[in-house]
Amino acid sequence: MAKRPPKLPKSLKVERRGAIAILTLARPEKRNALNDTIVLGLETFFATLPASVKAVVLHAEGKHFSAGLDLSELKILSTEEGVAHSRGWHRVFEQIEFGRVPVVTVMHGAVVGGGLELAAATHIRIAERSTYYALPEGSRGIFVGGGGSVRLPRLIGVTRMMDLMLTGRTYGAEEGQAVGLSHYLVEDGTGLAKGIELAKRIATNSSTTNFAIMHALPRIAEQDRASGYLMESMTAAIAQGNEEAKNRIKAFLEKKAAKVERN
Ligand code: 1HE
Repeated sequence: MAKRPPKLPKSLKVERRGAIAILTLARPEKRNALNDTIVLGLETFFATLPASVKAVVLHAEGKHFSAGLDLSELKILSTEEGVAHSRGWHRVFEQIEFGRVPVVTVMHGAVVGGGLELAAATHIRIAERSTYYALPEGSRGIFVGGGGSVRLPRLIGVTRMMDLMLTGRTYGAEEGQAVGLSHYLVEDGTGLAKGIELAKRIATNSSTTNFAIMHALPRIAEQDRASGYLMESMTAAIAQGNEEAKNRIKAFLEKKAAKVERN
């Protein structure tokens, strides 16, 4: 029996296009500020992705990708609740980063605080030229809580993150591209098309290889060399041992598969 699609909040929209799903933050009136409803909705979405979805594109409605944490929810939290709140974000963002399918994020306008933490938990980031990044937690008297202090230093280094947080400076799209916040820099209005193109391409890879890229690669990168080499060998052997790899390599040798061309 076909599973009923999960119930998502109005602030999240989903569209299917073949093997990819497009997930839209749809709370533009609050600049896609991330409240509990959206964060839990993200959890539901990623936990219930149909097996036929091989990649996801995440983007946002309105002038800005996301204004970060919904600050109107913060004022009612005790210390204990604050810890639980942050741990909840960790749970959901971990599920995205170490989930089943790669996620391509298309950013524009403000990518701020928790919005940047969300984007950092995804696998490929595209920035439209209007994108700017900030971590204004210092000026709000709070701290990153969505895994930003774990993920962002790995992307841009501790000292850049310190600068963003201490001085309240912003990075524009070009600076973000130069320091590694985005993988692709595109003109305004073209990000979604680029995201769909990339997600469709990702969806054609072997699921086993995509899984290894998402789950083994970042863990190997954090291991000592000897453990890394061992895990790489094991992962390579598992990937190449499966029927799909054999068929794909056979197709290439029989000149039935695409060559690697410059794009
Ligand atoms: C919000 C939020 C929000 C907007 N929480 N309601 N994030 C920040 O410190 C960023 C705060 N937001 C801004 O600096 C600006 O809103 C923007 C630069 C993103 C956009 O400016 P603008 O002129 O387009 O919109 P606006 O008029 O400021 O906001 C429109 C509405 O959204 C307004 O509500 P309204 O009822 O008066 O119409 C704003 O109050 C509301 N709004 N941003 C709640 N963030 C897990 S820890 C993560 C820690 C963080 O993320 S800290 C960063 C918090």
